[in-house]
Amino acid sequence: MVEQSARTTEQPLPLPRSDLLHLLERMLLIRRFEEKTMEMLALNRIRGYCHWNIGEEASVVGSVAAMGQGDRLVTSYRDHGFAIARGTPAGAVMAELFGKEGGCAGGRGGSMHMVDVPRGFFGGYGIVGGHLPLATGLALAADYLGEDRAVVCAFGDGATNIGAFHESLNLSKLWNLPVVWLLTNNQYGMGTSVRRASAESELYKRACAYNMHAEQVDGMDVLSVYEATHRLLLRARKQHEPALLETLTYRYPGHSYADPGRSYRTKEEIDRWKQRDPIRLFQHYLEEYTSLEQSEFDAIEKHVDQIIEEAVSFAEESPFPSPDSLFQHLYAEESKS
Ligand SMILES: Cc1ncc(C[n+]2csc(CCOP(=O)(O)OP(=O)(O)O)c2C)c(N)n1
Ligand SMILES: [Mg+2]
Repeated sequence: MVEQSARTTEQPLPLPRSDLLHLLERMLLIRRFEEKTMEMLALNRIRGYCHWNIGEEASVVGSVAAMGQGDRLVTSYRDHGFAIARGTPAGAVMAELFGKEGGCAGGRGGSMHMVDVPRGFFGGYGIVGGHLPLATGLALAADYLGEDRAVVCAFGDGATNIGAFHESLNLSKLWNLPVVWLLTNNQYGMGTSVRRASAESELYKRACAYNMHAEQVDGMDVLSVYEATHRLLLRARKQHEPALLETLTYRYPGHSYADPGRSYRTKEEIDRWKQRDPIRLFQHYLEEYTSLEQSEFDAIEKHVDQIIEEAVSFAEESPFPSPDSLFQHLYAEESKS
């Protein structure tokens, strides 16, 4: 039995029904995409790391769906879902994982370095907390150029103990930069729980050291994440006020493919979080408030399966980058003699 979402009161729909169904479709797409990458890893089509967003779909989709077209996104290495949520075709994400030319980073980045600048996605980064200063710079650029855009910077609980987190939050508040710091608290940094790593385990409270507004939301409830991100982005754009948004969530698999994720978590704990599977929760919400039929859900699932199938074919058929292109993008054109 799935516990019902916290949102149970009678209230008008927060978004048109078609938009709500789109959120469901994106969450399902990310779940199935990640499951497919596990299969592709076993077949050796994907090599190297893979950090999945399974369990965190509401946090990923809710936050990205709230972004405006001109807003910019930066994330950690747990980035496949963010790229898909931002609109990068699943085929380009899969091809990137395959190391193929059709990948969104031309096959040179792999799992941790998805990127799609035309869609405002400025990349996934492998150094924990290393991208927060980049987000600060993107927000400073928007401010300096007088552009009506804000930045969403997603990072994990582990990153809050990195110096760059403190430096970035401090500067963003000091300079009133348009940025929403999206703290995806999945309870663990690899095998270390938040409680073992942080003296103050209510992580959103850290923002008070920078006199910054902060909120904590249910990261398993896509609409709570959407609503909070939307409101905070508006504030960032209009009032140039940064904010910290902590989403409480859980990754169902291990940290990456090399970690079964069981030695530091009990089965009971994992099962408890699975009771609140974000996709099931939202499906139930839609059934209750928009009369979602099982046949509609099945049709969305079928559509998602089709997208995944095509993504794998696209990745399979895309060529590997040519050896001649090895030095491309390493030096600026001007530096060629
Ligand atoms: C500066 C730095 N230190 C250590 C690592 C190794 N490392 C990779 S992921 C990770 C855990 C980070 O956890 P968290 O920020 O909570 O993100 P999550 O993986 O849970 O999404 C660590 C320690 C790294 N990549 N960079
Ligand atoms: Mg974490």
